[in-house]
Amino acid sequence: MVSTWEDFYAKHPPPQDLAQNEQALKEFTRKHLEAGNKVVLVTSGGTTVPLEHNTVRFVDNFSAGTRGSVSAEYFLEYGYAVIFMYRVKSLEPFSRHFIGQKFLDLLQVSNNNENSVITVLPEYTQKVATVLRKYREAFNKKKLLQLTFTTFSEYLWLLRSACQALAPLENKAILYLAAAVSDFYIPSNEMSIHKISSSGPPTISLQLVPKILAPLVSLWVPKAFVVSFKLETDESLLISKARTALNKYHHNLVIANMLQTRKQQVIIVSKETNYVLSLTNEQLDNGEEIEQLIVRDLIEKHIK
Ligand code: 9Z3
Repeated sequence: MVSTWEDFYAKHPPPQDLAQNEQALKEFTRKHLEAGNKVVLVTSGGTTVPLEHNTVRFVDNFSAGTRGSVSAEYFLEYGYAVIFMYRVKSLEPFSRHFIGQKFLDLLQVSNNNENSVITVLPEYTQKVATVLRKYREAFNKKKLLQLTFTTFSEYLWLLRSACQALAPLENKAILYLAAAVSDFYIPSNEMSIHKISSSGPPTISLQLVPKILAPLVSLWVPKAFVVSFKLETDESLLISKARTALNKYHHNLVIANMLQTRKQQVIIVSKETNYVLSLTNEQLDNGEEIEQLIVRDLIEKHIK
């Protein structure tokens, strides 16, 4: 059974930090509306589906948040203000360059009298300085607002609030929906309160999620430029599924990608046409990013 989107919001309580996030959204969009700036909402990372109210276990997906975090940086570079709505602990713009071991490998430690001095290795200084400058500029100029979600329900509540804040921007609002959103969930009233017992094999029944693109396009931000993503693992379905989504929701573009090749190739699907954007192996090895091609293509060819 598929619940309707109205049903979903009626039956699932809003996250605790929603009012605070709505305030931040309101201030951000008002400032950029007054300044005449375009604002893009980038969603990024995967949603979880909890199996219990007191959540010990949940269903998750593979998304690392690369597509969203890299694209957000390029939108900023092209002068857009960015609302970056991302899964807690997934990749974020700018800090993504310095995560895990990569971060420690940039540093060296020496001694100055009694004190340890930590510096960036000379061969990395330029790169760190470039990223750091862009990061500071984005925040100092208040061009970047970051908001988080974890569960599918938190994502849906935050998405609707973000749309409500973006609506006054009309066609100066762009939605770039790169988050990997669960197709199935357990409704709140069917979820176990406590940790599912391991005394026997559990029976877990998932439902189809309400298709949120429908109200988003027709009611919440009808004048915005909306880009959704379609992920498949079977190439023979990719274009037809992307086209079905466009015909059903009447938004502007679908960016279709395969799980296995998503960092190297995407297909831009519009009502009229579809074409491939791709990087050669050499470009990929040199650190070029397909998101730069995607964002440039959108800005040059599609967003008016
Ligand atoms: C995508 O297809 C993204 O490009 C990826 C990016 C999730 C593949 P990573 O974060 O991966 O860089 O590791 N996102 C959209 C997937 C999705 O859930 N689409 C839904 C659908 O196809 C709704 S818009 O129905």
